[in-house]
Amino acid sequence: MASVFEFFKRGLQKTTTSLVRKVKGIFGGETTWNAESYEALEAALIGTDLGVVISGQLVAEVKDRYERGEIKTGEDIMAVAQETVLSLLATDSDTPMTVAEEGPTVIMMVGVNGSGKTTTCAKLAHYLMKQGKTVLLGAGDTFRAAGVEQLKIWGDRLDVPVVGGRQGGDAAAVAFDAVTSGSQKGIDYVIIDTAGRQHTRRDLMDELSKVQRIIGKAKPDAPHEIWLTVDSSIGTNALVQAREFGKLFPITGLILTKLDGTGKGGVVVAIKRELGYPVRFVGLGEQVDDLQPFDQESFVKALFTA
Ligand SMILES: Nc1nc2c(ncn2[C@@H]2O[C@H](COP(=O)(O)OP(=O)(O)OP(=O)(O)O)[C@@H](O)[C@H]2O)c(=O)[nH]1
Ligand SMILES: [Mg+2]
Repeated sequence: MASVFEFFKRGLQKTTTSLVRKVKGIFGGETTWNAESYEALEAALIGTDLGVVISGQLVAEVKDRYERGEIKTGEDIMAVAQETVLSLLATDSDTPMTVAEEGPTVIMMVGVNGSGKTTTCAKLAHYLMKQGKTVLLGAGDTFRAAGVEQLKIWGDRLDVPVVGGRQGGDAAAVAFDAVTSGSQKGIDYVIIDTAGRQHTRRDLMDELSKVQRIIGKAKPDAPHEIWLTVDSSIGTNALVQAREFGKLFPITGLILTKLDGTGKGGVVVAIKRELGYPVRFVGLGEQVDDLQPFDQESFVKALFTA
C-alpha cells in the first residue's frame, strides 16, 4: 500500500519535475544569485500556479536566507519552499466533515461540466466501502443523456445501489428518492451526483439550490456536505471557479481532480490560501482507487521534493 506521501508524489510528478528542472537550471551553476535569478525563480513558481502572492513571499524568503548565508543550492531552495508554504498554510484549521448523528450522511457533488463529479462519486463510494461503510448513489444528472447510465455502470462495477431517474426528469425528485431510500435501508452514506453547470447560468444554479432544498425535505439535517469538484489542470481558473461557485452556493469542501495530468499542482495551495475551503480529497487518476484524502503536510512535502 503506497503511503499518502507517495500518492501525492506520483500525482504531482509533472508539477515537481518541471519546477525542479527550472530551479536546477537557474541555480545549478557556480553563479551568484542576483535579481535575474530571483525573477526566474518567481516565474517558475508562478508556473506551478501557486499564485503570485505566495510565489512572491517565497522568493523574498529565499533571497533573505541567501543573503544571510544560510542557503546556497537548488535543493536548499526546495527545502525553504516546503517550510515556507507549510507555515503559510499552518493557520488553516479545516472544519472537519459533518457526519449525520442518525441515519445516512448525505454528500452532494456539484461543479462545472466535466470537472469529475460522476467519477468522484464512484471513487468516494469505493473509498467509504473500504472503510466498512454502506453507500447508496443518487444519479441526479438527469440532464445529460448518458448521465444516469454512467453512474449506474459504476454502481454495477462497485456493487453499490444506484437510485436514478429518467433523462429529462426532475433531479430534485431523484435526490429525494435516493435519500429516502438510504434512510429506509439504513445506509451510512448517500452520495448525490448532479449535472454539470457553469456558475454563470443563474437558472441552473437555482435548480441546484432546489436539489439541495428537496434533500432537506427528505432528511432535515441533509445535505451534510456539498462538495465542489474542480479540475486542477486548469490551474488558476480553478481558483476563479471555486470563488464564483462559493458566492452562489454554500459549498463545504473541495475535491481537486485530475492532479495527475497537470503541471499546475501549486493551485491547491493557492486555493487553500485564498479561499480557505477545506480540500477534502484529490483525484489522481481515472481509476476507482485514485482518490486520496487531502493531507496538507504530505501534499506540500511532495510538491517540493525532487
Ligand atoms: N486523469 C484523471 N482523470 C479524471 C479524474 N477525475 C475524473 N477524470 C476524467 O475526467 C472525465 C470527466 O469526468 P466525469 O466524472 O464524467 O465528470 P463530470 O463532472 O461528472 O462531467 P459532467 O457530468 O459532464 O458535468 C472522465 O473521462 C474521467 O475519467 C482524475 O482525477 N484524473
Ligand atoms: Mg457527470
